[in-house]
Amino acid sequence: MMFILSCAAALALPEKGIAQIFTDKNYVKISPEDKEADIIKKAANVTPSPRQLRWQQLELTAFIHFGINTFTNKEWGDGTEDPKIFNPQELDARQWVKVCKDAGFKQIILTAKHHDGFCLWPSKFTEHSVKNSPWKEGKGDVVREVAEACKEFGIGFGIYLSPWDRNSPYFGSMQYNDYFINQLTELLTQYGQIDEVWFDGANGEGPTGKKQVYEYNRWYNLIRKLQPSATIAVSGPDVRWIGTETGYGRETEWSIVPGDQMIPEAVAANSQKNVDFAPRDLMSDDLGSRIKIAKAKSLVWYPAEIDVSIRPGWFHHPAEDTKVKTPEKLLDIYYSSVGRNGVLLLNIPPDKRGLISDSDVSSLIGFRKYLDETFENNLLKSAKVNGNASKKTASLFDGKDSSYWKTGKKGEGHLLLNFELDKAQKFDVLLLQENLQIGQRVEQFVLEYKEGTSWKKATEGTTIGYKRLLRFPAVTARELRLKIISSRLQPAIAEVGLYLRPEGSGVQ
Ligand code: FUL
Repeated sequence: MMFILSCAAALALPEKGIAQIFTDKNYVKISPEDKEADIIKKAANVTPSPRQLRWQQLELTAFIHFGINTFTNKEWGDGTEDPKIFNPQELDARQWVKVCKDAGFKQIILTAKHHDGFCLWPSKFTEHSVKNSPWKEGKGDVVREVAEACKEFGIGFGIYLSPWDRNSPYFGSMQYNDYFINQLTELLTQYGQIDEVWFDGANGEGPTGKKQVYEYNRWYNLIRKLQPSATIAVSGPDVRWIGTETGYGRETEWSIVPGDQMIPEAVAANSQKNVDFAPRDLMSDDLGSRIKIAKAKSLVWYPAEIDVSIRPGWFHHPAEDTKVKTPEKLLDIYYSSVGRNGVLLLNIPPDKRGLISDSDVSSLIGFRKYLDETFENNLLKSAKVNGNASKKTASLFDGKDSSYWKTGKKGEGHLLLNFELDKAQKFDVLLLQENLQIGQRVEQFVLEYKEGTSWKKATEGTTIGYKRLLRFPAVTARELRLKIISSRLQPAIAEVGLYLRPEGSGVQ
């Protein structure tokens, strides 16, 4: 059971199982007879499921690590905590949601249960929960308060449920699998719509010293049944962990990867390690190049999520109030996560009072200000555009990732777009987006500008995907050209933008 995903291709899983986990568009088999061109064609046509597309469009999601660790000042509780220490007297879930929404976050994922097993909702299946705390005389439910606040403010809501449970006496036995399913069922049925379910990779020993063999497929099937639009992240089939907790994604980031890289065990072995890209498949620099997919038995749409905390720890520690990431650092992370075809999952942990502290709030406000100032004016909007295609180019600047522009000739992978601005302008950021409903196709591009009579390189890159942002030393020019040098079939470019970063927002 536990290898159901990793071996989906290799072991010829019954088609029914695959159909529940994947759609016919985000999964394709490679047959031994397929030639290189067939594989490229298949890769170019793998597209996200509707739930994956919605998730990608969020760009910014917030993580809320809050629980018994907030009161013990620890990162990992061992499950022996007394629930009586949990008492966030000023808890205000609306403040959490408002702070996140004002900073541009479109969804919140709450740690309903971390490794200590302490539940932020009054689960029927354990005593280790808010129901035995003095907070609201044991009548409180943090999950409900956050779910309702998200609904009120119109943002998505997701749950983190740690499979590793250091409190449950069942951990390490068959009974634990039922216990876990029971808790998951409570969360999926009592709080309205759940948009993301986040399963952590960490898997250690429980109180009995035993490890658990997880029934991943049972979890996935339950989620698909009860909350069909929820993405299942990290140790799940819809969203991939980027491989580090630093906030920085890969320069080349493919959302189409071989199916055999979806190995929950690889995530477990590597989480908690602040490594660059450890030499494992899920962590390597190259997950989806032509060389990688040439050897695949199947291909899946499996996009990257980049999780990082605004502070050194995941939970709030008063000693870290002075170590909150600056707006400039958050911005650098944004360019290196959202700007590299990923979704940023930024952790913002409330303190013991049950509030997000001022230091975090002011960093987030500064971060948002930089983003708004940078991206308010696309300098290309009023440019004259021509390229090697007949179609109108207005869709390149309409702010929609669902419209696109592509070359006219079938099979033509190359694309050249010339831009002529009304006057010379200064810029230092390039934005590119592909229409994911057509596919992620671009493999190499360059932006050039005209200086005198010669063309010079402003910046270049490999993959685009949902969004690519590149910063470079400021250039002043009137004529520019974007060349797509290599792609898998015809690329469908959704957006092109040129911007100038505000003073003080940091250099690359
Ligand atoms: C890790 C956990 O062990 C950390 O405590 C945190 O929850 C992080 C997001 O994932 O694997």
